[in-house]
Amino acid sequence: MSMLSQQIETHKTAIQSYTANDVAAVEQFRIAYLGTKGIVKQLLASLKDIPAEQKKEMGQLLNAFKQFVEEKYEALQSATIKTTTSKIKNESIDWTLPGDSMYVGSSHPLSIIRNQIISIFNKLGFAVAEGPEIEDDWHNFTALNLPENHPARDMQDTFYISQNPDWLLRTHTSSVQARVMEQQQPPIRIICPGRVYRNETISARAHCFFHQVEGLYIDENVSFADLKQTLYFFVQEMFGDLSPALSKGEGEVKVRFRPSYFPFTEPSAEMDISCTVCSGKGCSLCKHTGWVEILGCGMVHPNMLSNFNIDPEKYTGFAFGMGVERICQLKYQINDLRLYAQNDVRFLKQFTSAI
Ligand code: 2U9
Repeated sequence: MSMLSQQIETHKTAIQSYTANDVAAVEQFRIAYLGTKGIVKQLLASLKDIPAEQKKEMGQLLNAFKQFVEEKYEALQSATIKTTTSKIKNESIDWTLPGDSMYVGSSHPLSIIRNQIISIFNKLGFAVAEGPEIEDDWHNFTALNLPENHPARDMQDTFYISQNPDWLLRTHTSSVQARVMEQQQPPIRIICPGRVYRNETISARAHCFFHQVEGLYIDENVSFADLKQTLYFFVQEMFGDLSPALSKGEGEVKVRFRPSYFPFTEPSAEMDISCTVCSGKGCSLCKHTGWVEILGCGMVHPNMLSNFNIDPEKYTGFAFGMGVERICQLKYQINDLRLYAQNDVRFLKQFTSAI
Protein backbone atom coordinates (compact mmCIF):
# COMPACT_ATOMS: atom_id res chain seq x y z
CA MET A 1 0.00 0.00 0.00
CA SER A 2 1.41 3.38 -0.94
CA MET A 3 2.15 6.15 1.56
CA LEU A 4 -0.70 8.28 0.25
CA SER A 5 -3.34 5.56 0.48
CA GLN A 6 -2.16 4.80 4.03
CA GLN A 7 -2.55 8.46 4.98
CA ILE A 8 -6.05 8.51 3.47
CA GLU A 9 -7.06 5.43 5.48
CA THR A 10 -5.76 6.99 8.74
CA HIS A 11 -7.72 10.20 8.10
CA LYS A 12 -10.85 8.22 7.22
CA THR A 13 -10.71 6.40 10.56
CA ALA A 14 -10.32 9.71 12.43
CA ILE A 15 -13.15 11.31 10.42
CA GLN A 16 -15.56 8.43 10.98
CA SER A 17 -15.33 8.84 14.74
CA TYR A 18 -15.45 12.71 14.61
CA THR A 19 -18.40 14.16 16.55
CA ALA A 20 -19.47 17.80 16.91
CA ASN A 21 -21.66 19.15 19.70
CA ASP A 22 -22.09 22.63 18.36
CA VAL A 23 -21.72 24.89 15.34
CA ALA A 24 -18.16 25.87 16.35
CA ALA A 25 -16.99 22.23 16.26
CA VAL A 26 -18.52 21.75 12.79
CA GLU A 27 -16.66 24.82 11.61
CA GLN A 28 -13.42 23.47 13.10
CA PHE A 29 -13.93 20.27 11.05
CA ARG A 30 -14.48 22.29 7.87
CA ILE A 31 -11.31 24.33 8.40
CA ALA A 32 -9.18 21.24 9.26
CA TYR A 33 -10.28 19.13 6.27
CA LEU A 34 -11.85 21.38 3.64
CA GLY A 35 -10.19 24.76 4.35
CA THR A 36 -7.66 26.41 2.04
CA LYS A 37 -4.83 24.94 4.13
CA GLY A 38 -6.83 21.81 5.04
CA ILE A 39 -5.92 18.14 4.68
CA VAL A 40 -7.80 17.54 1.41
CA LYS A 41 -5.88 20.40 -0.24
CA GLN A 42 -2.56 19.12 1.18
CA LEU A 43 -3.14 15.56 -0.11
CA LEU A 44 -4.20 16.83 -3.54
CA ALA A 45 -0.99 18.90 -3.67
CA SER A 46 1.12 15.81 -2.89
CA LEU A 47 -0.23 14.16 -6.06
CA LYS A 48 2.46 15.93 -8.09
CA ASP A 49 5.20 13.77 -6.40
CA ILE A 50 3.46 10.49 -7.24
CA PRO A 51 5.07 8.38 -10.02
CA ALA A 52 3.23 8.79 -13.33
CA GLU A 53 1.96 5.17 -13.52
CA GLN A 54 0.18 5.56 -10.08
CA LYS A 55 -1.22 9.07 -10.67
CA LYS A 56 -4.57 7.96 -12.14
CA GLU A 57 -5.32 5.50 -9.36
CA MET A 58 -4.25 7.92 -6.61
CA GLY A 59 -6.26 10.72 -8.19
CA GLN A 60 -9.40 8.56 -8.07
CA LEU A 61 -8.65 7.62 -4.44
CA LEU A 62 -8.24 11.28 -3.50
CA ASN A 63 -11.46 12.31 -5.25
CA ALA A 64 -13.36 9.60 -3.40
CA PHE A 65 -11.75 10.81 -0.13
CA LYS A 66 -12.78 14.41 -0.86
CA GLN A 67 -16.38 13.30 -1.44
CA PHE A 68 -16.24 11.26 1.80
CA VAL A 69 -15.10 14.35 3.76
CA GLU A 70 -17.80 16.54 2.19
CA GLU A 71 -20.53 14.04 3.05
CA LYS A 72 -19.27 13.87 6.64
CA TYR A 73 -19.30 17.68 6.82
CA GLU A 74 -22.94 17.83 5.61
CA ALA A 75 -23.91 15.13 8.10
CA LEU A 76 -22.28 17.05 10.96
CA GLN A 77 -24.07 20.24 9.88
CA SER A 78 -27.56 18.73 9.81
CA ALA A 79 -26.94 16.93 13.12
CA THR A 80 -26.06 20.19 14.93
CA ILE A 81 -29.07 22.01 13.44
CA LYS A 82 -31.29 19.24 14.86
CA THR A 83 -29.69 19.32 18.34
CA THR A 84 -29.78 23.17 18.47
CA THR A 85 -33.47 23.23 17.48
CA SER A 86 -34.42 20.61 20.05
CA LYS A 87 -32.37 22.47 22.71
CA ILE A 88 -34.31 25.69 21.92
CA LYS A 89 -37.60 23.75 22.05
CA ASN A 90 -36.74 22.34 25.47
CA GLU A 91 -35.76 25.72 26.96
CA SER A 92 -38.36 27.78 28.82
CA ILE A 93 -37.62 30.85 26.66
CA ASP A 94 -40.20 31.49 23.93
CA TRP A 95 -38.00 32.55 21.01
CA THR A 96 -41.03 33.46 18.92
CA LEU A 97 -41.97 36.39 21.23
CA PRO A 98 -41.33 39.89 19.79
CA GLY A 99 -38.20 41.64 21.18
CA ASP A 100 -38.29 44.44 23.76
CA SER A 101 -39.04 47.74 22.07
CA MET A 102 -36.32 50.37 22.42
CA TYR A 103 -37.09 53.86 23.76
CA VAL A 104 -35.94 56.11 20.96
CA GLY A 105 -36.73 59.44 22.65
CA SER A 106 -39.65 61.78 22.03
CA SER A 107 -40.52 65.38 21.37
CA HIS A 108 -40.88 67.58 24.44
CA PRO A 109 -44.56 68.38 25.15
CA LEU A 110 -43.82 72.11 24.79
CA SER A 111 -42.31 71.47 21.33
CA ILE A 112 -45.34 69.40 20.31
CA ILE A 113 -47.77 72.17 21.33
CA ARG A 114 -45.60 74.99 19.90
CA ASN A 115 -45.49 73.16 16.55
CA GLN A 116 -49.26 72.66 16.60
CA ILE A 117 -49.81 76.37 17.30
CA ILE A 118 -47.44 77.30 14.46
CA SER A 119 -49.16 74.99 11.97
CA ILE A 120 -52.64 76.33 12.87
CA PHE A 121 -51.58 79.95 12.30
CA ASN A 122 -49.68 78.92 9.15
CA LYS A 123 -53.04 77.92 7.68
CA LEU A 124 -54.14 81.54 8.12
CA GLY A 125 -51.01 82.89 6.45
CA PHE A 126 -48.97 83.80 9.56
CA ALA A 127 -45.19 83.43 9.12
CA VAL A 128 -42.83 82.58 11.99
CA ALA A 129 -40.45 85.34 13.17
CA GLU A 130 -37.64 84.84 15.68
CA GLY A 131 -35.32 87.16 17.58
CA PRO A 132 -32.60 87.24 20.27
CA GLU A 133 -33.21 86.08 23.85
CA ILE A 134 -30.75 88.70 25.13
CA GLU A 135 -32.48 91.97 24.25
CA ASP A 136 -31.87 95.66 24.68
CA ASP A 137 -34.10 97.85 26.82
CA TRP A 138 -35.57 99.67 23.80
CA HIS A 139 -36.95 96.60 21.98
CA ASN A 140 -38.18 94.89 25.15
CA PHE A 141 -39.71 97.93 26.93
CA THR A 142 -39.50 101.47 25.52
CA ALA A 143 -40.72 100.70 22.00
CA LEU A 144 -43.60 98.73 23.47
CA ASN A 145 -45.19 101.57 25.44
CA LEU A 146 -43.54 100.52 28.72
CA PRO A 147 -42.04 103.83 29.92
CA GLU A 148 -39.03 104.34 32.27
CA ASN A 149 -40.97 103.97 35.49
CA HIS A 150 -43.10 100.96 34.50
CA PRO A 151 -43.18 98.28 37.23
CA ALA A 152 -42.31 95.48 34.71
CA ARG A 153 -38.84 97.08 34.41
CA ASP A 154 -38.19 96.47 38.11
CA MET A 155 -35.06 94.46 38.98
CA GLN A 156 -37.44 92.21 40.90
CA ASP A 157 -39.17 91.10 37.70
CA THR A 158 -36.47 91.27 35.00
CA PHE A 159 -33.05 89.63 34.65
CA TYR A 160 -30.58 92.38 33.66
CA ILE A 161 -27.14 91.50 32.29
CA SER A 162 -24.64 92.67 34.91
CA GLN A 163 -21.98 93.90 32.42
CA ASN A 164 -24.42 96.26 30.71
CA PRO A 165 -27.65 97.55 32.33
CA ASP A 166 -29.09 98.20 28.87
CA TRP A 167 -29.16 94.45 28.17
CA LEU A 168 -31.63 91.99 29.65
CA LEU A 169 -33.22 88.58 29.07
CA ARG A 170 -36.40 89.29 27.11
CA THR A 171 -39.52 89.20 29.26
CA HIS A 172 -41.85 88.55 26.30
CA THR A 173 -41.48 87.79 22.60
CA SER A 174 -43.11 91.19 21.84
CA SER A 175 -39.53 92.37 21.27
CA VAL A 176 -39.50 90.19 18.13
CA GLN A 177 -42.64 91.94 16.81
CA ALA A 178 -40.87 95.25 17.55
CA ARG A 179 -37.85 94.13 15.45
CA VAL A 180 -40.10 93.09 12.55
CA MET A 181 -42.04 96.39 12.63
CA GLU A 182 -38.71 98.23 12.63
CA GLN A 183 -37.70 96.52 9.37
CA GLN A 184 -40.94 96.00 7.49
CA GLN A 185 -43.96 98.06 6.48
CA PRO A 186 -47.45 96.44 6.53
CA PRO A 187 -48.90 94.04 5.62
CA ILE A 188 -47.33 92.20 8.56
CA ARG A 189 -48.71 88.81 9.60
CA ILE A 190 -46.39 86.95 11.99
CA ILE A 191 -46.27 84.73 15.02
CA CYS A 192 -43.31 84.80 17.39
CA PRO A 193 -42.69 81.62 19.36
CA GLY A 194 -39.88 81.57 21.91
CA ARG A 195 -38.52 81.36 25.45
CA VAL A 196 -38.92 84.32 27.78
CA TYR A 197 -37.49 85.03 31.24
CA ARG A 198 -38.95 86.51 34.43
CA ASN A 199 -37.33 86.82 37.84
CA GLU A 200 -39.75 84.54 39.73
CA THR A 201 -39.18 82.07 42.53
CA ILE A 202 -39.61 78.61 41.05
CA SER A 203 -42.75 76.76 42.17
CA ALA A 204 -45.50 74.59 40.68
CA ARG A 205 -47.17 77.77 39.36
CA ALA A 206 -44.20 79.95 38.39
CA HIS A 207 -40.81 79.49 36.72
CA CYS A 208 -37.92 81.79 35.85
CA PHE A 209 -38.45 81.00 32.17
CA PHE A 210 -41.45 79.94 30.11
CA HIS A 211 -42.55 79.93 26.47
CA GLN A 212 -44.82 82.22 24.52
CA VAL A 213 -46.36 82.46 21.13
CA GLU A 214 -47.35 86.01 20.28
CA GLY A 215 -49.02 87.12 17.08
CA LEU A 216 -49.26 90.38 15.13
CA TYR A 217 -51.36 91.30 12.11
CA ILE A 218 -51.16 94.81 10.65
CA ASP A 219 -52.79 95.90 7.40
CA GLU A 220 -55.45 98.29 6.11
CA ASN A 221 -58.93 97.71 7.59
CA VAL A 222 -57.94 95.14 10.23
CA SER A 223 -60.73 95.10 12.82
CA PHE A 224 -61.62 93.53 16.17
CA ALA A 225 -63.90 91.17 14.19
CA ASP A 226 -60.79 89.82 12.39
CA LEU A 227 -59.10 89.30 15.77
CA LYS A 228 -62.12 87.40 17.11
CA GLN A 229 -62.46 85.18 14.06
CA THR A 230 -58.72 84.38 13.97
CA LEU A 231 -58.66 83.36 17.62
CA TYR A 232 -61.96 81.48 17.28
CA PHE A 233 -60.43 79.43 14.43
CA PHE A 234 -57.32 78.77 16.55
CA VAL A 235 -59.42 77.50 19.46
CA GLN A 236 -61.53 75.11 17.32
CA GLU A 237 -58.37 73.67 15.73
CA MET A 238 -56.48 73.39 19.02
CA PHE A 239 -59.18 72.25 21.43
CA GLY A 240 -61.94 70.93 19.16
CA ASP A 241 -60.80 67.33 19.64
CA LEU A 242 -60.88 67.70 23.45
CA SER A 243 -64.32 69.26 23.74
CA PRO A 244 -66.88 66.90 25.32
CA ALA A 245 -69.58 69.11 23.79
CA LEU A 246 -68.26 68.45 20.29
CA SER A 247 -68.22 64.68 20.71
CA LYS A 248 -71.86 64.83 21.81
CA GLY A 249 -72.71 66.98 18.80
CA GLU A 250 -73.58 69.94 21.05
CA GLY A 251 -71.62 72.45 18.98
CA GLU A 252 -68.26 74.13 19.15
CA VAL A 253 -65.79 75.16 21.85
CA LYS A 254 -67.21 78.48 23.07
CA VAL A 255 -65.10 81.61 23.48
CA ARG A 256 -65.66 84.78 25.48
CA PHE A 257 -63.72 88.02 25.74
CA ARG A 258 -63.26 90.01 28.97
CA PRO A 259 -61.95 93.60 28.91
CA SER A 260 -58.34 93.86 30.10
CA TYR A 261 -55.29 96.11 29.91
CA PHE A 262 -51.94 95.72 28.11
CA PRO A 263 -49.59 98.61 27.33
CA PHE A 264 -49.31 97.48 23.68
CA THR A 265 -53.00 97.22 22.83
CA GLU A 266 -56.15 99.35 23.07
CA PRO A 267 -58.78 98.04 23.52
CA SER A 268 -57.36 94.93 25.20
CA ALA A 269 -59.04 91.69 26.19
CA GLU A 270 -58.45 88.32 27.73
CA MET A 271 -60.02 85.33 26.05
CA ASP A 272 -61.58 82.36 27.84
CA ILE A 273 -62.78 79.11 26.31
CA SER A 274 -65.51 76.82 27.58
CA CYS A 275 -63.90 74.27 29.90
CA THR A 276 -62.41 71.40 27.88
CA VAL A 277 -63.05 68.95 30.73
CA CYS A 278 -66.68 69.65 31.70
CA SER A 279 -67.84 71.58 28.63
CA GLY A 280 -68.93 74.49 30.82
CA LYS A 281 -70.91 72.55 33.40
CA GLY A 282 -68.38 73.23 36.18
CA CYS A 283 -65.45 71.14 37.47
CA SER A 284 -62.21 71.57 39.39
CA LEU A 285 -60.18 72.59 36.29
CA CYS A 286 -62.41 75.62 35.65
CA LYS A 287 -62.96 76.21 39.38
CA HIS A 288 -66.68 75.65 38.75
CA THR A 289 -66.97 78.69 36.46
CA GLY A 290 -67.26 76.69 33.20
CA TRP A 291 -64.53 78.89 31.62
CA VAL A 292 -60.73 78.75 31.41
CA GLU A 293 -58.47 81.66 30.40
CA ILE A 294 -56.09 80.97 27.54
CA LEU A 295 -54.69 84.21 26.12
CA GLY A 296 -54.51 87.99 26.00
CA CYS A 297 -55.12 90.13 22.92
CA GLY A 298 -56.18 93.51 21.57
CA MET A 299 -55.94 96.09 18.80
CA VAL A 300 -52.37 97.43 18.41
CA HIS A 301 -52.06 100.78 20.23
CA PRO A 302 -51.76 103.65 17.68
CA ASN A 303 -48.70 104.95 19.63
CA MET A 304 -46.98 101.71 18.83
CA LEU A 305 -47.58 102.09 15.12
CA SER A 306 -46.20 105.66 15.31
CA ASN A 307 -43.13 104.39 17.24
CA PHE A 308 -42.28 102.33 14.16
CA ASN A 309 -43.18 104.93 11.51
CA ILE A 310 -46.32 103.07 10.49
CA ASP A 311 -49.16 105.47 9.72
CA PRO A 312 -51.95 104.87 12.30
CA GLU A 313 -54.44 106.70 10.05
CA LYS A 314 -53.85 104.19 7.26
CA TYR A 315 -53.15 100.98 9.13
CA THR A 316 -54.67 99.11 12.05
CA GLY A 317 -53.69 95.79 13.59
CA PHE A 318 -54.34 93.21 16.23
CA ALA A 319 -51.96 91.33 18.50
CA PHE A 320 -52.25 88.43 20.90
CA GLY A 321 -50.04 86.49 23.27
CA MET A 322 -50.30 83.10 24.92
CA GLY A 323 -48.21 80.95 27.23
CA VAL A 324 -47.32 77.58 25.65
CA GLU A 325 -47.20 75.98 29.13
CA ARG A 326 -50.81 77.09 29.70
CA ILE A 327 -52.01 75.48 26.44
CA CYS A 328 -50.03 72.34 27.35
CA GLN A 329 -51.63 72.29 30.78
CA LEU A 330 -55.10 72.35 29.22
CA LYS A 331 -54.23 69.75 26.57
CA TYR A 332 -52.39 67.29 28.79
CA GLN A 333 -53.57 68.23 32.33
CA ILE A 334 -50.00 68.99 33.46
CA ASN A 335 -50.30 70.96 36.68
CA ASP A 336 -46.72 71.55 37.80
CA LEU A 337 -44.60 73.96 35.71
CA ARG A 338 -41.37 72.48 37.06
CA LEU A 339 -41.96 69.24 35.14
CA TYR A 340 -41.19 70.98 31.84
CA ALA A 341 -37.59 71.76 32.80
CA GLN A 342 -36.60 68.73 34.89
CA ASN A 343 -36.01 66.37 31.94
CA ASP A 344 -37.32 63.43 33.96
CA VAL A 345 -37.60 60.57 31.45
CA ARG A 346 -40.65 59.16 33.30
CA PHE A 347 -42.48 62.39 32.38
CA LEU A 348 -41.06 62.82 28.86
CA LYS A 349 -41.66 59.17 27.86
CA GLN A 350 -45.42 59.75 28.01
CA PHE A 351 -45.23 61.86 24.84
CA THR A 352 -43.44 59.21 22.73
CA SER A 353 -46.38 58.52 20.42
CA ALA A 354 -46.40 62.12 19.32
CA ILE A 355 -42.99 62.07 17.58
C1 2U9 B 1 -46.26 94.64 19.40
C2 2U9 B 1 -47.59 94.96 19.34
C3 2U9 B 1 -48.48 94.26 20.14
C4 2U9 B 1 -48.64 91.40 22.29
C5 2U9 B 1 -49.70 90.99 23.23
C6 2U9 B 1 -50.67 89.97 24.94
C7 2U9 B 1 -51.71 90.72 24.49
C8 2U9 B 1 -50.72 89.07 26.10
C9 2U9 B 1 -49.49 87.55 27.50
C10 2U9 B 1 -50.56 86.64 27.91
C11 2U9 B 1 -50.03 85.64 28.87
C12 2U9 B 1 -48.37 86.63 27.24
O1 2U9 B 1 -48.00 84.29 28.14
S1 2U9 B 1 -48.38 85.53 28.56
O2 2U9 B 1 -47.61 86.11 29.61
N1 2U9 B 1 -49.63 88.39 26.36
O3 2U9 B 1 -51.72 89.01 26.72
N2 2U9 B 1 -49.54 90.14 24.22
S2 2U9 B 1 -51.22 91.59 23.15
O4 2U9 B 1 -48.95 92.60 21.71
C13 2U9 B 1 -48.05 93.26 20.94
C14 2U9 B 1 -46.72 92.94 21.00
C15 2U9 B 1 -45.82 93.63 20.21
C16 2U9 B 1 -45.27 95.39 18.58
